Amino acid sequence: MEKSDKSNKINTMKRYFLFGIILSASIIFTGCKQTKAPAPYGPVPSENQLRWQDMEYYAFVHFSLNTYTDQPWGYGNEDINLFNPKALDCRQWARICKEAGMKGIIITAKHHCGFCLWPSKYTEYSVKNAPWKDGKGDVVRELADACKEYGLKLGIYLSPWDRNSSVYGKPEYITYFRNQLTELLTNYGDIFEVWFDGANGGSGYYGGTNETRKIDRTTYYDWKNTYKLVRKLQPNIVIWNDGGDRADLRWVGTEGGSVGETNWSLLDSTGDVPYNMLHYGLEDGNAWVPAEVNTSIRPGWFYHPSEDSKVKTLPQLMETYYNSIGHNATLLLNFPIMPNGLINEKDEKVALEFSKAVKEAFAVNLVGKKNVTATNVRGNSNKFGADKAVDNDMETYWATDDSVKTASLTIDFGQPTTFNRFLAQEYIRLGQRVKAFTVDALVDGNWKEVAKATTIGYKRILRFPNVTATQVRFNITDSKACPVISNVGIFDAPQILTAPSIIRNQAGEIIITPANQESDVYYTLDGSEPTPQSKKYTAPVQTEGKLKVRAIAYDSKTGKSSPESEDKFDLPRKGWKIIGIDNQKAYAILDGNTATAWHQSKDKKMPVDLVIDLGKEENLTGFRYFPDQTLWAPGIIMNYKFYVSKDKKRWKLVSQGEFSNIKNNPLWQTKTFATEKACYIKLQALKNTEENNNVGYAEVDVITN
Ligand code: FUL
Repeated sequence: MEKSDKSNKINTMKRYFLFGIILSASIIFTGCKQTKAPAPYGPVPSENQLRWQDMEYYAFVHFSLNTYTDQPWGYGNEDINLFNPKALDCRQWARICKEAGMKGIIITAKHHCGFCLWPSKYTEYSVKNAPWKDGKGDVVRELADACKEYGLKLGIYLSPWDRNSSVYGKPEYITYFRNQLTELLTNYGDIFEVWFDGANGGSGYYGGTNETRKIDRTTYYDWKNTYKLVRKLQPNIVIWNDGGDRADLRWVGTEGGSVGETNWSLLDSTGDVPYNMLHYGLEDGNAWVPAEVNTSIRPGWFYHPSEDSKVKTLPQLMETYYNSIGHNATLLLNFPIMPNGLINEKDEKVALEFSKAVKEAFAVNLVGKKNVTATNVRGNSNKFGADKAVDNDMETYWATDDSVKTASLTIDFGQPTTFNRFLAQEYIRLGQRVKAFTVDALVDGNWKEVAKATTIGYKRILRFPNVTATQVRFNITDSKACPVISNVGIFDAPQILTAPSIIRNQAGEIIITPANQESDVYYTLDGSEPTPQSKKYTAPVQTEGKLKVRAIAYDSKTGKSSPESEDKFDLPRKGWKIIGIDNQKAYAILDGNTATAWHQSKDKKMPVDLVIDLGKEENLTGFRYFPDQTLWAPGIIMNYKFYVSKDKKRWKLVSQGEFSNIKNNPLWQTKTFATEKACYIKLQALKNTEENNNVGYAEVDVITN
């Protein structure tokens, strides 16, 4: 008995054991079947693009002979002896970029003027013939070393357009260009990105010929073979190009610091790329070409002393952050280097404030370890559960079944929680999928939509006014394929007040508008610093003569102030008349409001004149032109002549030339000349950026002494 009892026991154990093996095998088997990851959908990023996207934020530095001539574009004949930065310190650039949270620096090794910041073997127009370090210097080398020391990546901007080269426009130039590229991609270690600027052809010095050379930008550079060379020399690089053959990264159609609210990381691999396609990407594009937002910390790309008071403010940079990194793009922020070879301290200060503010805004993800549930989980598998979107691991994700393209993820805070930002990230290795989503908050027991948007991509951040809720619901309302979400975040970003805007209308009234409803505006007209003790703005203020207005926004509830707005106004324009144009709408040119524009009649052919009667004789020393600010506005004047007259009969030409880079960066254009007494001015448009007859203006003004 004892023996058979024992053997029975052994048999039963064996049976359990066998049963266990079969059970676990079947669990593993069915589990495997259910946990199959979604297949990639559409184009997907390369490893190089993924590494680049992860960098998120990096710097541009613009430095060349333009730095010494106060120009946005050089003509190619600028004196090489001007290049002598007395305090050049690339370690200062690298330190600032590092402290500002940037991951790399792209340098203008050669801008359109053709001057090379490295001692290229292939031209005399380089640092090797400049007085700086007796011609022994190499800015690219110094930056490469500084980047290494500070753990930053190095990128190269090499302008395809070269206004100095005698062979530009001829086939030999392509060999010259590739030789220079080879030097830069061979001698300075790893290069993470190469930047081929789109400005191409036009007038230039060209070895002394001083002519206009046109090229066909789609064929001239033979990009296919240039790209092959780049990839051979730097296998881990990403290529930026806004024209020609499709590169790895795309421009966003503006230098203003934003990409579309809808932003697909897709384009077609061939064909034309109009500005709007660059701005929004192409939903059904057949190639992965993600967006990089490039913008400058000042209005211009190169250093201009007059822009020392125009450095972007913290709220402006935050706006750029949300419209770039928060819109599924990276941010390439430019520092114009000063003639002494350093970054200006104002630029440094605001760049550091900016990184601090971003850190503060996203310091605490309120989702934490909260209870997260989803309406659908792929195969009901833990591997793809809702919690995978909040586990801080970018390699895990919440995914739904293949058939499910709309789904919700709900976060239960368990108690009323206040927030104003929502962040979502797709697992882009499997493609960009989400087409639309909304965010709801459970406020006092009722669901309320607080934000909605279209695409997500690598990272999407939504802003909305503070809301206090116990639960949040993230609803994917449209998707190309089952959603695959690697990260979700909810944040309570501190309030940052935006500086108010100031205009002086034609009647001479100062109008100050706050950007935040919760704030009041305080201002001064005597040049003193505005504080909450200054005059409170309540209605337009009538003014006369030249004037400096300074203003702040202030929220008495939080005690926070905005950065200051400052604007200088020259002559009041009360008595000014636009001559020969019988249309009151033309007075948008003089209304002080930079958001309103007027365009000349379509029948006019270049040259097109704008004549203004100043009402009385004035001492003029310059004029200013501000183009239509609508995105991709037509009618932007590029080449001009400016005349003055005392009697409207005899005109004197006092200024002529180009408004460089005005198409991509449509800023105030200021031109000065020796003092002239005049009652009338004439701005003559000779050519616009599209080479047609459209001529538009947001504002025209004069400078007097
Ligand atoms: C533009 C250029 O023409 C500007 O000068 C600047 O370099 C900017 C980054 O790209 O297209």
